[in-house]
Amino acid sequence: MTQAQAKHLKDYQAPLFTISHIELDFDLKGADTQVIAKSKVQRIGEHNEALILVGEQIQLQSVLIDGEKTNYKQENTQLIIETELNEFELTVVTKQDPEANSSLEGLYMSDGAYCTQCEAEGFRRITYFLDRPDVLAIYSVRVEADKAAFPYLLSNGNLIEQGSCDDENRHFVRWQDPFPKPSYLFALVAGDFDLLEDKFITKSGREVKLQVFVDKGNLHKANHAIVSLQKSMAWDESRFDLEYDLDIYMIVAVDFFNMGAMENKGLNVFNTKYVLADTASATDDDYHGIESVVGHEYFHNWTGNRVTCRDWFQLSLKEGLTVFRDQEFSSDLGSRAVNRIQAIRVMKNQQFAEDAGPMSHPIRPESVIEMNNFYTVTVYNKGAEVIRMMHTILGEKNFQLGMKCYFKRHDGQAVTCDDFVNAMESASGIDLAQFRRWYSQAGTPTVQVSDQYNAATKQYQLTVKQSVVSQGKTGAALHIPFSIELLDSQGASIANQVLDVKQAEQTFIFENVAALPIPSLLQDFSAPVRLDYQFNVDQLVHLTRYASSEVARWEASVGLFSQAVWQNVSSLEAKETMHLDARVIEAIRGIVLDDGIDKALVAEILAFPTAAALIEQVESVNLDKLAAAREFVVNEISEACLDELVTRYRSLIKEDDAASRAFKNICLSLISKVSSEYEDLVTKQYQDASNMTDSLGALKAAVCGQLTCQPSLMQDFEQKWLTTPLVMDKWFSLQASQNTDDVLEVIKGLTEHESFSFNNPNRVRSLIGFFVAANTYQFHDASGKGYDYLTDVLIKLNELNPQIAARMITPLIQFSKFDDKRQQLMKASLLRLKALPNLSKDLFEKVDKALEQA
Ligand code: B3K
Ligand code: ZN
Repeated sequence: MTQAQAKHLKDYQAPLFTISHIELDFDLKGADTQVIAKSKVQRIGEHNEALILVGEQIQLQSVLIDGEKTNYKQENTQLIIETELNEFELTVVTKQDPEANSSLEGLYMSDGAYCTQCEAEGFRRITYFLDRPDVLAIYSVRVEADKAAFPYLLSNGNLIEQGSCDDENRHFVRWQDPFPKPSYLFALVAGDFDLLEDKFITKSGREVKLQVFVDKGNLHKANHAIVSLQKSMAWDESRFDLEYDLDIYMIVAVDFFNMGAMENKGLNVFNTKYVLADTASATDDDYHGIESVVGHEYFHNWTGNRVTCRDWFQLSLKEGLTVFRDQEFSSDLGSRAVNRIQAIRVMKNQQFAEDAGPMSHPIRPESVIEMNNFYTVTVYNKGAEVIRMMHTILGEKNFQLGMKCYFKRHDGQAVTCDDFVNAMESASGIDLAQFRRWYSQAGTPTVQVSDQYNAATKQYQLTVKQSVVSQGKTGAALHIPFSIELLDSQGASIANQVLDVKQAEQTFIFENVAALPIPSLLQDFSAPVRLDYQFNVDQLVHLTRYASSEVARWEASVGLFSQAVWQNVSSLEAKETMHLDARVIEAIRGIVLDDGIDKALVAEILAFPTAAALIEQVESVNLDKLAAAREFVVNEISEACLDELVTRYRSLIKEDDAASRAFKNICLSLISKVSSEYEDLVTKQYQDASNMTDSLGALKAAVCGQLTCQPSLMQDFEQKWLTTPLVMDKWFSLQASQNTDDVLEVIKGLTEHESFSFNNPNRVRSLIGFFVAANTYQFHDASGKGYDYLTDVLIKLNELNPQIAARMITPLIQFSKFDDKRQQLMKASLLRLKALPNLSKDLFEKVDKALEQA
């Protein structure tokens, strides 16, 4: 039954009881698994209220207070205990069957290993508890299991005891975590693994043992993860002056996992996708992803674990800040520009779409039905942009002082986003009162810019107007750090600064400007807003060449490409022939030939905006015309630059670095798209490839150009990697990416493939998730068959794994930009879901909101 009760931030109340210590005893025995939880409970303040614990999907066996049987009531998920005691020991015994838990929340089995996932509210599937982040307890955990099947028994903190049980086939361990923590950070893993060990010496000279546990046979793929961990630890010391606090740090890689990874104290659980890598099976992007996720989870140790969230509405307190920290980590270690471009893409393509759809919410949401639905690009990525803006306004030095103040005030506490901003404000002396609105206002603000040049006074002026509609209402003016550069006609920089935009309309005057300059606006995406300024082609070409910021050069190239597409959409609407301005071609040719630009940046530029990215730029779209226009522009550019692309490709083959590979592979895709003459380049690259980036690059080119070699290469790849699930995921995604009318039939057939399983989120995401999120034309086929199929899949996942279902529904609820016919079809699908008798809270919340908007 659906329990669609929304919770509201405004209703937050401090807990009536707290639990300072908990002893957990796990008897892991398959369907007969038992958990004994002994908690030290204290009443907070003077009141006579009952103690109310929550538990879900577990069978209550007994409840004792100070060792004596006690009366209790059970109402829905609540365990209600009336007592007059102010302090007591509560013992709760429960049973459960982890093997039957396909939701992958709470205690479940992943490929023969027990593991847990408790964030956000999964601990209540382990025992009845005060499962809220503002109850911090010291955990002591005993785990008992079969010796042979589960040689490793892991939990948070330090191992303090281990031994054999009376039954000689079983053994036990005892772990103690000295740091009080909320229940969402609890973890347990029991299984048989290969173990890679190393160490890290902290700057104060303490030795920390590092352990990475992987499935048997994968030891050789754990090295990059452990090196990434060492780099993360060193970076957090040098940039943030933060040192690790336990003597051991464990990472366990599991196959069945709902998201990327989880920062449980001292015992991170990771999706194998973000641990396992060797050059044969992982791409350069995979390597980068591992480094960044390992960093992210490690950085949570301070921003999330030592200082945690008071309530789940404050999720961005830890996630926005930790994403900002992991982005800085990647940028300090690699290319700042490329990392920034990737972050901007997530914002513009996904977050803007979320904010324009029914799930729009502020980075600090005010109302939530299912918390798992709020691990969003808004809370995470826009949250990180909000932290980044504070960093821009304060500067690195003040920002670091703010961090110091934050930890000094709140170490060991569960706090709010306001507490964080207060710390930044106190340490820097900068008023952030208006800035705080970013936390409460949803929606993407538009910043409209107009400019004027006065040759007589040599003044150039920029007028900046901001507006935002947030959930139907006009929002208040925000504090926007608006970064600009002015270039002269020779490309020299004549101004480069951050404007403090605070009013609805503001004019900035630049003196002594010799001639009309070319402005680079919202440089490096200095605020999460839509920029509205009518650039002409010459200005954009100028910016692609001369902007000081590499990110601005990329932005200008996106602008050139996008304008060309939309102009051709208009031509099609007017029944005119399509045309591409020669200046656009020349700008791209110039970039392809320019030896001086970072190759990774060129690769980003040549990865022209996807259909989904283009749709985000407009209010409504004729998808069929967009498809034709985009195809036309890509083909015109590729044909015109074919010789240059081939020449660059041939020279890049000799290089052996990630940036060259990225550039080379995008060249190969563009070449293959417009000419079958170079098919031998594709087959040769595939055959000669010494790493996954190149194999996959060749395969992608074959698929993208629908080359005759495609079926045989795809088959070869499948045979080669049949027993390597993470590589099969790449193959599934490639299959799902095909822009062919029968792709849906192909996908349906592949759900029967021996490597596919609806129980494994990675498989589901790589095949079906990829199709619905990235194969825009086919998913949105005018017949509605894509919608019908997704709906069928969601009905299945609704029972199997509601979290994954709710994640995959996204393209179905973001319907507002499509034509009436498609919108009607999408709504019919939503109504079909709404009518399900057992609709999960996860899906209910999204379906209901979407239909409200319909
Ligand atoms: N904190 C976890 C995400 C938990 C998601 C719960 N549905 C991973 C992370 O952000 O680091
Ligand atoms: Zn996180």
